[in-house]
Amino acid sequence: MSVKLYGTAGSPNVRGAMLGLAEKGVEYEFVSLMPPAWKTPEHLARNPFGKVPVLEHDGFEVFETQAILRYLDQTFPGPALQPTNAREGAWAHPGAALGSSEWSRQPSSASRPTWNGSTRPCPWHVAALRRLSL
Ligand SMILES: N[C@@H](CCC(=O)N[C@@H](CS)C(=O)NCC(=O)O)C(=O)O
Repeated sequence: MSVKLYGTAGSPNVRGAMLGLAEKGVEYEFVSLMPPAWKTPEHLARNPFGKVPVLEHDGFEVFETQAILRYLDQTFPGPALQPTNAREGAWAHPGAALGSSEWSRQPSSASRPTWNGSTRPCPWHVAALRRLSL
């Protein structure tokens, strides 16, 4: 079995895919792509948006972080990455999107979600985390 993750170190989306791979215990090769490599014909053939991450599994390529995580969940054994309960699942997606957008804005404080460039927690994020019981 061959698994490759095309990505850029420090990218929150790439980290999301890495977390999924780690949770599932999948061994993979990390292929580092730094700009301008995102927009080369070779990478645009993998992802027409010219972005990372892209996952390659035995020649099958998938892009978009949420699609990668869903693919990992459905393909590999190990802990479930997404809730099977519809209501919990419905809240997992906004939670993930929120975490990604807030953390990308403040990469230096990745462990502490922030809002509008300040160190105050985003009120929406806090409410979402409370609702998710996290
Ligand atoms: N919706 C995409 C977003 C991916 C994304 O924006 N990746 C950034 C790195 S964090 C990227 O490749 N940027 C290159 C560009 O926008 O040209 C996903 O969830 O995977």
